[in-house]
Amino acid sequence: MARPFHLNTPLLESVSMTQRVGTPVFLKMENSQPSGSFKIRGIGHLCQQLAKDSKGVVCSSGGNAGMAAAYVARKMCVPATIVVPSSTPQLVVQRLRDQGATVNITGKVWDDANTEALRLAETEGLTYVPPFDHPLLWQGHSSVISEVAASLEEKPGAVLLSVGGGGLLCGVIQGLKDVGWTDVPVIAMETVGADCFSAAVKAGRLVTLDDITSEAKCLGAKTVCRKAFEFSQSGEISIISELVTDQQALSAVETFLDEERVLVEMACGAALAAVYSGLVHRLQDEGRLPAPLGPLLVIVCGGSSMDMEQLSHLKHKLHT
Ligand code: PLV
Repeated sequence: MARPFHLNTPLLESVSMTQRVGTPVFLKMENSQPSGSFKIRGIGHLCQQLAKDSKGVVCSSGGNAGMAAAYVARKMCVPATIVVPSSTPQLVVQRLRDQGATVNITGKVWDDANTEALRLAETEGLTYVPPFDHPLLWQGHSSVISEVAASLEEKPGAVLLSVGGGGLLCGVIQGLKDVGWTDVPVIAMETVGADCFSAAVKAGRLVTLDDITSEAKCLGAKTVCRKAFEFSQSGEISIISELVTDQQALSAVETFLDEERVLVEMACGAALAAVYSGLVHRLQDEGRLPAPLGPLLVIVCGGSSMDMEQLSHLKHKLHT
């Protein structure tokens, strides 16, 4: 088998988060992947299977799937077209171009960009790279859990992650099943206004949001993938769906920068906010998470849509 494009990322114990939560907190540092997020695990795997003889790949993205596709395509010497919505910050567009990709800006939200990517795949004969809805992506993402299993001495008490279209969630669940950790609950975080998974769980069916009103644009799929919804219904693994506000996600990004010296984007801040806003404690008080909890595994999904300028822009916009 070809060598994967992703790295085995560090698993760091966070002293400050451990103090806050009262249980050991381990950070899986996916921000240190070559493309800046976990996306390279799934997209690298998918492209190795589907894009070997491709005349080019086309990926619709809120940013990070595109960064992964552009990186992988460059390594495979295949041209990449990344279709992003107009809500994507200029800094991401520039970073995609720096990876050698052609950037196509279409529509207002990811769903619009995806329609264009599918059209281009059809008319130009390009290989379509989906950002979250494909079994090969989930299989690739599942490696994040097998890596943890190989280095963490104790089974985690819970896994904390963010949900956009649900690809990371599906991959983590597959990984938990692969290593036999099916009794480990997953805390699935979204922001208000990018909450397609929570909406589906509440409604008991797939729901398409009218619009994406959150600044966490990389969580901004209007409909979660069917497989993620099915996992929420099957009960094989307990999934706790929770929301935070954009303000809480942004404040988590800032605290994480101060305490862990790492800058991540809003999509990742949504997961981190569960620690900083006291949500984990609340879930324990409500009996929805065990107390005491074993080690809390946080998937630090990373993200390229953040720099100091974007951070101050968001602070101004969200009045934090
Ligand atoms: N972002 C996708 C989908 O956007 C993208 O195109 O990049 N954390 C970060 C930093 C992300 O970029 C994403 C997804 C997620 C979490 C959520 O992952 P998912 O979509 O697999 O649930 C619209």
